[in-house]
Amino acid sequence: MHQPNEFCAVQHLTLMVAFCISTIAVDPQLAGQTTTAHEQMTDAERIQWFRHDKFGMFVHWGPYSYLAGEWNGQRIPVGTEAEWIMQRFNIPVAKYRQMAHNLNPTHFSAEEWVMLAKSTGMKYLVITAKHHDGFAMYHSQVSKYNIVDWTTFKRDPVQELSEACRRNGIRFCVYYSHREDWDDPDGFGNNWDYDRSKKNFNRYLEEKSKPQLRELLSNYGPLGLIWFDRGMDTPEHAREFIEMVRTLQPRCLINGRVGSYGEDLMGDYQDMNDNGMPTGGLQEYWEAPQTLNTTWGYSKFDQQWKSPGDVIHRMVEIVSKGGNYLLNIGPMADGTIPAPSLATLRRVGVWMQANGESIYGTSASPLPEQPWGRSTTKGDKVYLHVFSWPADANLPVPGLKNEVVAAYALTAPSRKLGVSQLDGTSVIALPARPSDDMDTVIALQLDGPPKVDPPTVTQGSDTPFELDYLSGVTTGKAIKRFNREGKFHIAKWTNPEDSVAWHLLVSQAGEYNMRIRYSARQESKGEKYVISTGAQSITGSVAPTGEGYQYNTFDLGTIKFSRAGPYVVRINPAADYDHNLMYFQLLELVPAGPRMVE
Ligand code: FHN
Repeated sequence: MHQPNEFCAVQHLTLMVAFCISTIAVDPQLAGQTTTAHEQMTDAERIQWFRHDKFGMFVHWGPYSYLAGEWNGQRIPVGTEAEWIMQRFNIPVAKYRQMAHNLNPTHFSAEEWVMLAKSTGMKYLVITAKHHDGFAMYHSQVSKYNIVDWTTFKRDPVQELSEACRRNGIRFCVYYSHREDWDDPDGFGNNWDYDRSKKNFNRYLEEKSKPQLRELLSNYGPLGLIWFDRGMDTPEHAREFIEMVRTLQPRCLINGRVGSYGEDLMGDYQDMNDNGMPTGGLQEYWEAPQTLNTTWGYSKFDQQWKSPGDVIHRMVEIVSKGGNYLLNIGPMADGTIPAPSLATLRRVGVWMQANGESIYGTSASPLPEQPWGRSTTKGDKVYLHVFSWPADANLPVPGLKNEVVAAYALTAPSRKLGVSQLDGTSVIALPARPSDDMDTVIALQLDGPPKVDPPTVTQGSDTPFELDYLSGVTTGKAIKRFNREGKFHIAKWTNPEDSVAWHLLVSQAGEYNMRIRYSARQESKGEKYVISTGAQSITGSVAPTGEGYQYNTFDLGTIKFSRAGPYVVRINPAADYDHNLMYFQLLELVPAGPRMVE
């Protein structure tokens, strides 16, 4: 007969098991279930894990790691990418291939790499299955130029990593260079061994790139995402890659670099330019791929390591702006992870262990950057990331309209902090010293989701108003995004309900000349948009600026602010269009003529 407490224990265990099973059941990717072509999947469902997880490990590893930034006494300069060594020194394919035989990563342990990612707080891992040098770091049947058939190592690191990820609850993802291939005579990029004019790029796509992608999608279980790089030559080709991923693994995400440079962005989310950081305000899913030193692939010369504080501050900045942080490690050829990377990641992991709540599942904060740091938000909570502890231990939080129900340091939730109001600013009474000198997180429990005033654009004397994507408030489908060169604009507006508005505080009454800067395609030629403030409006006509993203500035006439004070200026399409009207960057209002005396 069971004793009551034994019964409880068994019941508890049963519940726990049931809980785990049901948790796994809702996440087939982590549970290792492969998907089928028939699975219906909305974009919102597919991106859900990515929105939550925020932090991933990028791994650049291949034959270039063996060269470690040096070829025949020539060095890759620190500050540039060591994995580009074949291209930088125009190493002949035959010689590079010969060198690749030497790859023998006897110190490689998939379990250790994955455990490092996990203990750092990273939730997904992206490994270079094939980089631009064309060498497959997995057992490919398409080409013998792969780590199993080409080296004495004879093991498949992609297989081992996929299994270690699944054992440890990390989402497994692969990088695949789909366009660039310096080994294949018809691939993109090698014009030192191969005559560009004789290339048959379609042959490369059909006989290497697509078959290898098919292998990766078929043989390594469910993939969290495929990380394509450097774009594709045409949108049609990019769509073929997207189609294959959607058919073979409908749950797998596709990054934006699958598509052509200079064209509309494709895929499920967008990648910032390498090591790029947006000024903020983006309204689509994005990720910032960044390095720990200045190269992606290992270089023995590059010792410009970011400190743990740099990494934490970058992560918080990215997450506070709504993005994901994909942080790269470049292991050595033998599989060892450089000691400075290990030390930094371990320290970041300690911080994440204590403060992960302020990162996972959070969204872009409506509060702007503060002199003391940044913030993230989730539900009715705001997390204040205090990078610089105020000398008087009073933390001002201007602009927040909510009542603060409770304030506490995330590492000491039971010790509530005092909150007072001063001229519309909430002031948190902090402990005398921070608990973490890099970032102490203060949680604010609010009376509802955070509310802040829209940003007000103010005016210096005689200076123009610069109304950009950052200070504008969008409605409808109009969204703030960036193009492949990291330039920001507002796009996707197709009808009058899609608008952007700015709140201005005019100090100088009078007439203003208006200038607008945008990029537009041929299809939008002559289409109309309206700029309005109060009862005044001006209708503009779109002039195409050429293919790709070329931003031009156009004069628009004048508007008048008859007295100083607050105004709202708005732009919207004048009618319904079946495509994006323009890629808007800036509206300038320049004082025209002498100051008006009221
Ligand atoms: O050329 C590559 C580079 O080697 C590296 O892989 C980075 C990572 O984002 N992507 C490309 C450049 O954008």
